[in-house]
Amino acid sequence: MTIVGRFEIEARQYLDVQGRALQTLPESAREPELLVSLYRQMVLARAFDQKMLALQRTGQLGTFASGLGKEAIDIGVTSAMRAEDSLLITYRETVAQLARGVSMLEILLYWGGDERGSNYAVPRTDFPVCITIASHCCHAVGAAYAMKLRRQPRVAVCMIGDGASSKGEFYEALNGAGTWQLPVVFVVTNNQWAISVPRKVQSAAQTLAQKAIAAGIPGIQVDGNDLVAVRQVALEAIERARAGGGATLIEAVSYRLADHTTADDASRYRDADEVAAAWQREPIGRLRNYLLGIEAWSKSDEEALLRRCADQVQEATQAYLDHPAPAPAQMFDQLYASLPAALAPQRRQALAKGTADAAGHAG
Ligand SMILES: Cc1ncc(C[n+]2csc(CCOP(=O)(O)OP(=O)(O)O)c2C)c(N)n1
Repeated sequence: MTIVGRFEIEARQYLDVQGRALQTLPESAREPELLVSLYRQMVLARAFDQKMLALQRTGQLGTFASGLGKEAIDIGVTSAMRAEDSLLITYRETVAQLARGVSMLEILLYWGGDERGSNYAVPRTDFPVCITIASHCCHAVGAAYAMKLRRQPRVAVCMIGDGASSKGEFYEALNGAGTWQLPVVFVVTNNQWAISVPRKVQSAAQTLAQKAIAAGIPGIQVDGNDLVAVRQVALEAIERARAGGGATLIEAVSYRLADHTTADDASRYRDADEVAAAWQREPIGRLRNYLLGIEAWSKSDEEALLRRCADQVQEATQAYLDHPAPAPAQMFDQLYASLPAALAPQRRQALAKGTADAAGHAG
């Protein structure tokens, strides 16, 4: 028998569930000030996430997909990117958006049904939220192809869920990225659930990272609740892509602590013990314990941070509630540079029927 190939998948972790270092931390995590600033971002994002849920529950926001539990993935990945790179995301990456510079007001507008929220002032090179599962994997490959053709030292970073890694577009994108050696990094958040479908019935593969092998690109698994590990793995992949080394697939293993969206009730299909166990591994407490352990953080720092986060979130919420509602024509004008002829009558009808509601989003 001739063996024509052998493969291994590395799993990376630096902090254990109690926040203790399992091995020497990488260079990228040696500066306590940097870790503290990333920790602050994670806490702020969680406060914002909670407010979004509260606004939805009180009828002041549309459906919302919480990012509770994946803060280390979003912050770890975006902290490894440069401003000129492009981020392509799914609906679950609000934390990543915030970290890239999208404002809370823009995010609130988007989830309030106002497309002006997708026209980010910063970052101009990032793509709007993709709701269609996995289709933006192909957009990421297209963007990365353009970056390569233009000889720009830029990278496209595409974030998806474990369920999306079952879709055809995902495999097509991986195949293209490998074949054309493109500067693109795919980050699969394995949060164990695709709405009510568990990871184990989503794929027979032992890891999702190994899906990279068939595409001829490196695949690596990382503890998605370990900020240090996610950041280091993302840095390696992004810098390799920037240097012309091609694409990578990262599987970040985590757990979706919230319902799928505000339209879901996960208690109908998910075991309470499983959720309780996942809370023991969650990313924010883990990093806080590490920072407390090296005396880079204190209880009073924590209290002050929570107060500041609450104020900042409240200020953004008020700006959102006070924001004038969009004119009816906006839903047409936002989407098309030039309106398809078939939609022109609909636009006229909408204009004739509706008048701009000056009462704002709360009304
Ligand atoms: C092409 C397409 N098919 C179906 C859906 C409906 N849908 C919305 S979310 C979802 C599950 C996605 O799970 P996963 O990729 O694991 O991401 P998660 O929501 O867990 O972050 C599905 C099937 C969709 N949005 N797009």
